Amino acid sequence: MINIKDIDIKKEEDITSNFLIPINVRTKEFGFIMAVYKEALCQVYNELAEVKENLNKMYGYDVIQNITGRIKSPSSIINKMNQKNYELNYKSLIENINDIAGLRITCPLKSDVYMVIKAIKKDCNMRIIKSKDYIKKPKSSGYSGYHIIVETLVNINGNLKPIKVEIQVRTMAMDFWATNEHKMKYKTNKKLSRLDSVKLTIYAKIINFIDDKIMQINKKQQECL
Ligand code: 0O2
Repeated sequence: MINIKDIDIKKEEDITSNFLIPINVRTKEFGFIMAVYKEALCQVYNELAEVKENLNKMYGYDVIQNITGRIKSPSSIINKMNQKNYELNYKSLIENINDIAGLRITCPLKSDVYMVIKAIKKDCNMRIIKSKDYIKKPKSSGYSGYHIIVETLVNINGNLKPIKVEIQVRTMAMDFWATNEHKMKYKTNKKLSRLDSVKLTIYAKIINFIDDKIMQINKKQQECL
């Protein structure tokens, strides 16, 4: 249970809906909010670890290759809020920023991604509040992946509060592209030439093609068994 006692938040204030003071990342309040999200991250991680185990038992291989998680850095939170013109208070942070706590799942095949999404929707103790399929419809950059925002109940001072966590599910090939593109283009101030930027988008399409081809070979082999 997360304890609010030593934090300067009035008792009657509701952390998930009525917390209008300006964000200051050096304060106890910010630290408290991050602790709540860290707890939410751990809870969802445990749920996903169970999904991984169940899928392995069911299909006899690692449908989920890897699960990683992170809490968004304070500077990244503030940048995102500024970019999207959100008010810089805690209410706005909690309402608008869905990926303060984020988990990433990588899978060998595209079909595995959809098996994982189905298992999360069916078996987990979490409410799904949003899904975005950037595999069926990649972003203009070439970015592919399936995103879901879930809510998990965190015990804050004896009250269960719904806290949002983002889960990104990708193939290992998509992850290879996104990790490199994130470093070289998406999240850097260093300028990339127009040509290199176009090349990255083309390479995303090639990776998508290879993902499909590997999946087809795998499917053919399974059908022969
Ligand atoms: P970071 O540093 O990865 O955390 P929402 O408000 O939830 O509806 P949101 O978060 O604005 O929507 O947008 P979206 O597009 O659903 O998801 C954004 C996240 O997807 C990004 O988080 C990235 O992790 C990833 N992403 C989206 N587009 C790209 C892209 O072109 N390249 C790469 N490499 N990743 C991408 P953040 O917070 O922007 O960044």
